[in-house]
Amino acid sequence: MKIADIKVFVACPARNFVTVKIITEDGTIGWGDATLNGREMAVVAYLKEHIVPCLIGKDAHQIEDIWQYLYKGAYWRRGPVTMAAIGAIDIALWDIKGKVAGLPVYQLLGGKSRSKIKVYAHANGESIDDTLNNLEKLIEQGFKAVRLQCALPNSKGTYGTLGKKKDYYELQSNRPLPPEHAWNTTKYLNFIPKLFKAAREKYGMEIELLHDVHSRLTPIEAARLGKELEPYQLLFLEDPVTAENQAGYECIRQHTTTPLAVGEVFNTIWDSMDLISRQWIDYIRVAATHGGGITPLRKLADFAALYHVRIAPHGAPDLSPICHAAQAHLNIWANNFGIQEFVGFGNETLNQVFKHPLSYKDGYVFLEDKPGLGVDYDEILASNYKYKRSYLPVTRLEDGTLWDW
Ligand code: KDG
Ligand code: MG
Repeated sequence: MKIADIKVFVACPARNFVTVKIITEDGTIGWGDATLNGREMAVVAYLKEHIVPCLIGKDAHQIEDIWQYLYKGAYWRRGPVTMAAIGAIDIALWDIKGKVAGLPVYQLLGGKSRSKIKVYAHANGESIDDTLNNLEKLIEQGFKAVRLQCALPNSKGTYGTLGKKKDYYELQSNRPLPPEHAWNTTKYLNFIPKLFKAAREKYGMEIELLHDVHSRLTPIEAARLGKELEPYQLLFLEDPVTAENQAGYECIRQHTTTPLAVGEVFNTIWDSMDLISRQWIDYIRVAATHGGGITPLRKLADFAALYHVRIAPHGAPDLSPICHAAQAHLNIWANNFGIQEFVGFGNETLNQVFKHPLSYKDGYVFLEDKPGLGVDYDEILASNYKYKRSYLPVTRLEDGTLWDW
């Protein structure tokens, strides 16, 4: 079944997304997500200039061979642009294979390990009270696990909020240049345990709580934070330090029993090889899009299972519903699934452009049984929402030093 055409769409229904459509000779369509937040057009160019011409006429069923051809065959391996492009192609090919087989993708992976997907939501706030009010609303919606992020007192625009506008930084597509945020590690380390203490005092120990450090600490600082958070029993502490130097996690691990999660910026299994095989982490968060698709994520899940590491795929709103659907199939299948980050598909425009098989109820996401991924993309409607260049914020210390995101 030959690939007849591949189209690449970039549109901004609520925020920027890059979407790939593969069409086979018999008219079967597969959809893939190639969105790389803040660097979208680099992936578009990589796909159009360097991938699409090589795939026309290839057999769409040869998913493994096509993946190896794009990964090994390029000579230049890894990297977020390359892997998001390969990821979109791979996701779309699994969609096609499922449609041809008349089966949901999770059936092709090995069938269901569970009937529903446990998710965590985000409670972001300007202050502890504000964050806890948002936590309460999520508990009322049935969430069993919530990530708490709170702006530091007297420090503008850190952690999930953009000051008084209550603008949620992970959702926006209207920052034509990167805004700059201030960071102060001392204030942060003194403040975050107070947030979790207040949450536990008010809501008890049953609700699972999480926190994302966004890699802003050194290993020994993260070790201290992990220790101080132990009484509040987090489900996991995410990205305590950057992971280029994986041994940073060994240092944290030696000091704390707070579970650790990492991986949303990883692109290959190699990025987490030491972290997993040395059991320095508990959850691996690689996304289907950024990790090169369903093919490598299946291998990563099996590798992680050998070391008691569970998958908890990245689920920020800058991954499209196509990536979320691909991850739902992996999550339903993998025995070592942990939890899925989920901030909803509340935006009406987004839901009109992307039809998806996911629904939320009482702390879980449900995946409708449909052949392939179960997604559809309205390319005509999407063409009304033009791409807008937009960046994530950058972070600087109060003296101006550029800091980790
Ligand atoms: O594009 C960057 C976002 O995806 C990131 O800020 C989200 O850290 C994130 C998370 O855990 O969802
Ligand atoms: Mg994160």
